[in-house]
Amino acid sequence: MGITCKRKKNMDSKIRSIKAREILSSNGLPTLETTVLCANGTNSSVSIPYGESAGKYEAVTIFDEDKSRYEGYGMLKAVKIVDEIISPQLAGVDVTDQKQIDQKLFDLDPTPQKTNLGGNSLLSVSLACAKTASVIEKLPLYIYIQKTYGFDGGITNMPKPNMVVLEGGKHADNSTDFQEYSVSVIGKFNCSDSVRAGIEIYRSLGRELKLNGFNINVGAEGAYAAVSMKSNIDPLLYIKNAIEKTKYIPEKDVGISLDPAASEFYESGFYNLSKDQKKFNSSEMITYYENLLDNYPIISIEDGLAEEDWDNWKPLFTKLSEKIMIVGDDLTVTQEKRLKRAIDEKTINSIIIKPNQAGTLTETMATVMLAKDNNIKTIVSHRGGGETTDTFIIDLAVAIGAEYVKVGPTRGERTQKYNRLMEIAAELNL
Ligand code: 2PG
Ligand code: MG
Repeated sequence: MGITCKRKKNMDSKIRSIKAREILSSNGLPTLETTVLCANGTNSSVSIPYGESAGKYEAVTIFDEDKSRYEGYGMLKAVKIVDEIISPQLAGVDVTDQKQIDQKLFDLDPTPQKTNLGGNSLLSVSLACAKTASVIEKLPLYIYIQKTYGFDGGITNMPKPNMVVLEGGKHADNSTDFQEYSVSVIGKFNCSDSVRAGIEIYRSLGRELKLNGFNINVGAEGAYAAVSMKSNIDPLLYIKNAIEKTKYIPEKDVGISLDPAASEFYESGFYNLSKDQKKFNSSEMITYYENLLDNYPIISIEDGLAEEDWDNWKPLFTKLSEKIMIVGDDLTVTQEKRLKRAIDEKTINSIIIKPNQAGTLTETMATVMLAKDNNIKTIVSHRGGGETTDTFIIDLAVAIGAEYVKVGPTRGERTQKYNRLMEIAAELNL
């Protein structure tokens, strides 16, 4: 009887087909939604995002490049890759065997940046399989991920919000050189109160900006667009004031996190801060950050230096890592090899995790596990460009015990993620 049941279950969980389609993402241009259908009729879909200021070394997003549709940003090529190349290869595979699925995806395109089949096609299949398998196994997705990758310590802490409140760089026109200014919760709040803290400070910042004559329209990530700021430092002042006008205490309850995304203003060996009318070499850039730390409650700097500027990450780390989180994003692009180099060269103590930089769930988890083994803090992040209402990254963040989730405060594709975070917290009573 037992044997019959097992065989039946295995038959049921075999992949029958995988189908992708073009859907609209948060920037109005297409992205991919992929559905996995199993023999027993169980099916589940995921949609995946892509970045606006994508790192040079991350898995690529394959667009159609056919200018007659969506300015070249169509996804029909990627749809075809999923339907005609990947689906036949995975048909018949047990959807609950995530490692085998990802190995097959890896073998289909072993290039470091998934240039043959595209990170978008591969990741959409990888995540859709995981989600479908969690349905088959009747487990919440975060538990399924833990089980699949051998995390057995339970869940005692929820990731805290690193809520982007002001955005510039490529995420808002005529804005700061720095890409993101966030409020990070550090105090001991339960999950919904920590989300509320972020939102209350975001709203306070809105009033502060209005008071100072700025408009409070939002940018790509649902944070206020840092338009008409006179410098890259002014936002810090407004955020500090905004925090002080709430009940939250800087450096006790909350801190400020920066993502300058410095690769975006790194030109021929110099950091060109056009808003500050300054051009810095790497050590001057580090001194600039040191001065900011003296004046503002900064707890984290992500991509403070460019992805190419490896040699100078070490002095950045040596000078600041005792005080704050030094975070790699474009530097490490969620790839095990680049994280290994970052660890060997002592350049970071924290890493941004974005599955679409890696290309499959298993490769993402390899990076996560390397980070955990080396006490590197993890921050699971949304994307700035084409985001979707999908909440897979939140289940991932909970499963791996990430310190933070980095997500904007408004726009449905962002709030959906906080809502999922609070939903899980309610299930877990955290
Ligand atoms: C970043 C991200 C997300 P993008 O640099 O951290 O906020 O931006 O997705 O545009 O690369
Ligand atoms: Mg970044």
